[in-house]
Amino acid sequence: MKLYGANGGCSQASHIALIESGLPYTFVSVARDKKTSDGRDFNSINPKGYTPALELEDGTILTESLAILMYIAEHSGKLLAKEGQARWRTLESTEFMTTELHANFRPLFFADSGEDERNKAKEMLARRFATLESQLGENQYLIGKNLTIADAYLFVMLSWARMMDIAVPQRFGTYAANLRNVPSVAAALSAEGLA
Ligand SMILES: N[C@@H](CCC(=O)N[C@@H](CS)C(=O)NCC(=O)O)C(=O)O
Repeated sequence: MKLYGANGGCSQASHIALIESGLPYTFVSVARDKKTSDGRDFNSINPKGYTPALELEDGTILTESLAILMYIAEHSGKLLAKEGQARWRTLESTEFMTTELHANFRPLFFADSGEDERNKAKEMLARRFATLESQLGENQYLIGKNLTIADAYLFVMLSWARMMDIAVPQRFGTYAANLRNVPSVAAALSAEGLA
């Protein structure tokens, strides 16, 4: 498999998941001008123009973070419980990352967003992170005792929150610091030049 991603982008969640899964893959980095690190035009690979995109063994392209993360989980038997409460909570949280966190970061990444729009996005994000805190139990991870696709995504969202100076509950500081020491997370950061 081949993962197309942007260093430090939301694709980092899929990158972490792929490393954790143990499935064979290569990482192709996509720059802002849509050129891939192996010299191709990314738009011709994924007409949506955004990362992540996962090239499957048969050459087809799978897009959208939630689908890619589930694909990795289901093909490796890791990162997502097969049944029960832990499975549904992981899917619930991962969907929350994509629609309630990731989507609300958008105004902060676009230069043409107004000050008011940016402030509203920051306030909304702070509220969303606060509601997520109640899910943090005694364990190192968001759900149960193992790293899941939800943790991989939340790690990226917390990195963005730090970068954009968004207030998050203090416990997320410890949570993110612990995740940074998880070998798959450290390896993804290193491969993306962010160690
Ligand atoms: N709906 C997509 C959104 C992906 C997305 O927003 N990717 C960003 C990086 S985090 C991107 O590539 N943006 C560049 C662009 O849209 O041109 C998903 O959930 O995977």
